[in-house]
Amino acid sequence: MTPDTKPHSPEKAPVTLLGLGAMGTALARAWLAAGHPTTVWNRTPARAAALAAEGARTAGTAAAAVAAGPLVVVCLLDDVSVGEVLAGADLAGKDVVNLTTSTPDQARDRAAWAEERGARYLDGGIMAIPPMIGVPEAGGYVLYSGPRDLFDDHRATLAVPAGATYAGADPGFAALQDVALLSAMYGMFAGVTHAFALVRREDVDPAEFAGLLTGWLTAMAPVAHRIAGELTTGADPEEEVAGLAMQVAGTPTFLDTARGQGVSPELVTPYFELMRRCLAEREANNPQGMVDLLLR
Ligand code: FVH
Repeated sequence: MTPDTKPHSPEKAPVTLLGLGAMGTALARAWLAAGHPTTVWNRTPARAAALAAEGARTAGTAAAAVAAGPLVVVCLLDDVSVGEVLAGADLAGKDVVNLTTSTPDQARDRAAWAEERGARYLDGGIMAIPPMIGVPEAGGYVLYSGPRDLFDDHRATLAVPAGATYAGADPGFAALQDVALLSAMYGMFAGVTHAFALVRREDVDPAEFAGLLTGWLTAMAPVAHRIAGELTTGADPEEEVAGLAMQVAGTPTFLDTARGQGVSPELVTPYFELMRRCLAEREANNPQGMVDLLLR
């Protein structure tokens, strides 16, 4: 293992980080900058060189990195790579925080797997991209789920790269909410892509249109609270039917405009179809919300 060349504050907890991709590197840099003794390991060792120059200790094997300290943070490509990398390490007595994107079931299985090996386990979902790491004003955060006391024990260290938000004792909850939030993001990306396609062939300045888009999407974002209210307290069926009927009646305008602009409607038709189905159910006296209609 390379020596630690950077002075660290004695009160800063040591961190071991496995995985130095774009995100792992950003995480390591944030802990180093905050004065945490940081041990890193990556399958491709060259990716550790820049961090070593910044004061990180580099370990020759994942097992050696795990042995270096009590807190082991994992940020690898997927759950399969997590299993491969941790397979040869002694996890007894370690606190493992896995920030690799996983399914909820993978997170639950990985928690049980780690606990069988004597570790405490937190799963995490990173709601940030690498440039947001270590930049508090960027608004990034990480969702954590697993034992509350484990989260509290490491909260100060975990809050260094991005805000630390506890999502519940079920180890699958961080992954579930991570995937839910990212799914909403992809819905937004789909809408933005369709919107740009509609104006693409016209004399519309993309930068100016981007300003219109961000303003509009920001203004509409509170719809999430309205839907939450409906899911919690139930909606006013009369009002909802009127609103939905108006929107369904308007869909030909959207589809005709797409056709006129030579744009495939493939990104918007699934949502229009769900609205149509929801209205049909309500008119058949079987009222269900759009969210519940998606549940099989
Ligand atoms: N980057 C982002 O914007 C997103 C933000 C939200 C959270 N994700 C998740 O973070 C995990 C890591 O993402 P990343 O951006 O660091 O990913 P890469 O740059 O592709 O680095 C992948 C690292 O995983 C190592 N690796 C892959 N397979 C194996 C394996 N079989 N054994 C050991 N290591 C493996 C890879 O090593 P190498 O290719 O350099 O040798 C990198 O260290 C991810 O779950 C995102 O969903 C990031």
